[in-house]
Amino acid sequence: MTVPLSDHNFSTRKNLSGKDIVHSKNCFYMRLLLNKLICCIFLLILVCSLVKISVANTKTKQLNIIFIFVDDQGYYDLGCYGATEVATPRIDALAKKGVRFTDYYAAAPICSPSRAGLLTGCYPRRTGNEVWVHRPDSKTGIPASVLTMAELFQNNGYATACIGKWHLGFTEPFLPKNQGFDHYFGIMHNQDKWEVVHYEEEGMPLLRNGGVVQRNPDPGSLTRLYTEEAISWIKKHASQKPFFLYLPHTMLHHPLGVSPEFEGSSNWGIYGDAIQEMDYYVGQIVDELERLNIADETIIVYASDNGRQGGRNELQPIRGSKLTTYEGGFRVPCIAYCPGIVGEGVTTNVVSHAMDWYPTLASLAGITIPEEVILDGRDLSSLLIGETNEVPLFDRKVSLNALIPLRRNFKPYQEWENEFTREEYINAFFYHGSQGALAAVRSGKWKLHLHPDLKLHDLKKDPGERQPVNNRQIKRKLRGMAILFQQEMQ
Ligand SMILES: [Ca+2]
Repeated sequence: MTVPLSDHNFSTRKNLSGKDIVHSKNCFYMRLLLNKLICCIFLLILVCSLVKISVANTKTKQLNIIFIFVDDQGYYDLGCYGATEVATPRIDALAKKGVRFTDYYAAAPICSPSRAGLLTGCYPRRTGNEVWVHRPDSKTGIPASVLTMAELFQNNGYATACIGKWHLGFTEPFLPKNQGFDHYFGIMHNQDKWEVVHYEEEGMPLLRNGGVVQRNPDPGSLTRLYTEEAISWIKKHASQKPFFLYLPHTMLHHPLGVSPEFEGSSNWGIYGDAIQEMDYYVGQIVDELERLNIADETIIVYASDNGRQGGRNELQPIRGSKLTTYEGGFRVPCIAYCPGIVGEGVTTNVVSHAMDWYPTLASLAGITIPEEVILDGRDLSSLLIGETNEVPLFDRKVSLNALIPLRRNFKPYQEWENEFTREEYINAFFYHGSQGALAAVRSGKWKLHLHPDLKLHDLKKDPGERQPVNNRQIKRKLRGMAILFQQEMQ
C-alpha cells in the first residue's frame, strides 16, 4: 500500500486499515524527512560556519594603528577641549565617536624625551633620553637593547612607517630604520635656528628612506606632504599586512607655516590657521580609511607631544607652558577612535600618559609583550573598549598585557611600606623637567611639586595649581613615592 505523503497522519491510527503497515511506512517517511531535515540543518550550520569563518578571516586581520603625534599643541587648543578661536570639526568628530582623555600626560614637557616615552613605553630617563632635545649632531638616541613599540609591531608581522619629525638620534644605530620602521619620510629635526645651523651650507633635508627629497622645505607645506605620504603608504598596505603608522607632525612647532588656502582661516593667527590645516588633513586620513573600507579595523590616536600654554579664560584654569612642570606643560589633548571597537562618545578622567600606549596598542592588536621587556605604561585596552571605566587592577589579567606593570621594581622601605600600595605607586604619574630631573608626582587628585619646596595641590579643586594645601599625610605619601621612584630609575 502506498500512502501519498499528503495522507500522512501520524497521530490517528484508528482511521487507517492496516494501520501497522501504514504507520510503519509513515514512520519511515518521517525518519526520511527528519534525516533530510537534519542534513539540511547540518548543511545550513556548515554554510553559516564557513561564511562566519570567511567574515572572521577578513575581520581578524590585526588592528591597524595610526598614531598622529602633533607637536606643541596646548591642552585647550581643539574645539573639543574648549578652544573658541579655531574650528576643528574633524578632530572633534573623532572625540565624539571615540574616547577623549581629560587627564592625559605627555611623557615630558619637550620634544625628544616625549617621543622616547611614547615609543618605548618607559619614562624617558629609563632609556637615557630625558635631557632636552637631540640636535642634528647628537650622538645618542634610543639604545639598541630597548624594544621600541615599532620593533614590537614589526616583529609581529606589521608593516611600519614613521612619517614626520623623528628627533630621536641621527647616527646609524638611532635612525628610524634601526628602531623598527620599514619606511621613513620627513624632516628628522626641528626647523628652528638651533638645528638649521647644522645644515647651513647644504640646507636641512626632507628625507625619504635616506634619500633627499628636497632641501629647506617650506614649513607650511609639511602637514600636507606628510599626509599625502601617509595616505599613499596606507593605500599600499591596506589590503596586505596590518600596519603601524607613526605620524609625528612638524606642526605646530615653531617656525609655524600653513598652506595658502589656510592663511587667515582662523581667529588665532598662524597658530590657529595651522591647527585648522591639521584638522583638515586628519579628516583626509579618516576619509581615506573609509574609502578603503578599513575604518573599523584601524585605531587612530591623536595626541600632542607636550603642552604649549595655559588657559585663556576663566573656563580654562590650568596654567604653565611647554618646558614647565605645571599642568600646562604636560597635560595635552588625547583622543582614540575606532568605530565598533573603541567606546563611542566616552570622556574619561583617568590619569593616563604617553607610556600607556605601548601595552595598550599591543593588546588591541593581540600582541603579547615579551617577558624581558619592562614598561612604565599600563594596558588601558579594557578601558578603551568599554569593559572597564577605570584603570584595571594589575593582579587581574583582564587584557593581554594587563600584568605588565608588575614587572616594575617595587621594594618600599620599611618606612614607606604602609603609606601606599603597589597599585597606587604604579598609577602615579611622575613629572620631569626639560633637563630630566624629577619635579612633581601625581597620585589620584593630588599633585606634589618637589622643588624648591614641597607644594601640594588638589587638582580637582585647583587645576591651576594656585592654592597649596597643607596635608601632611598626603605630602608624606607622595614624597615617599618620589623617593621610591628615584630608586627604581637608578
Ligand atoms: Ca614638542
